[in-house]
Amino acid sequence: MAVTRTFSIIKPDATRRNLTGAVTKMLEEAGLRVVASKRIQMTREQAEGFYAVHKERPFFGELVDFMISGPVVVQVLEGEDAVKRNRDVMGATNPADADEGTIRKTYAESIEANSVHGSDSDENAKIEIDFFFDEAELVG
Ligand code: RTP
Ligand code: MG
Repeated sequence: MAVTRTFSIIKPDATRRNLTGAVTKMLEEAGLRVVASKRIQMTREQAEGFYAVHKERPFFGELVDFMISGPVVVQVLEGEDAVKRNRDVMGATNPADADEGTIRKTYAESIEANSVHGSDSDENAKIEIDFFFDEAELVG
């Protein structure tokens, strides 16, 4: 299995509850390495741009409001089959459906305030990494 990269966000519900370390620990224990990390306050324009694929969905406005409601931690994660590895440890979008031992089962508050984002393909991982990071910020 190839070593690849994915993009992660620790969302405002998790930073608000001081869970940056706890979530990162679960990512690391799943075999992912943090090769870039920064805590930012997203602007509305950034959040709308990042979630542009969802702009026709009914929850788009609420999702953008939520993502700018507090700081987030954007991270680049590296590991074997990183996209799938990260999605597996995140768990299902709705914490009610997430498996035991996943980040969302452990920490998420709701389908929206679900503690983490993770890229859903290698192609989107590259787009999302480039949205927030310069190549020089990635230190493997
Ligand atoms: P993500 O993109 O954040 O990693 O999560 P995902 O693939 O599991 O979920 P996706 O369908 O891409 O939805 C993106 C984010 O929108 C919020 N959401 N709210 N109110 C709702 O019904 C609803 N559905 C999704 C969640 O914050 C979800 O992570
Ligand atoms: Mg998604």
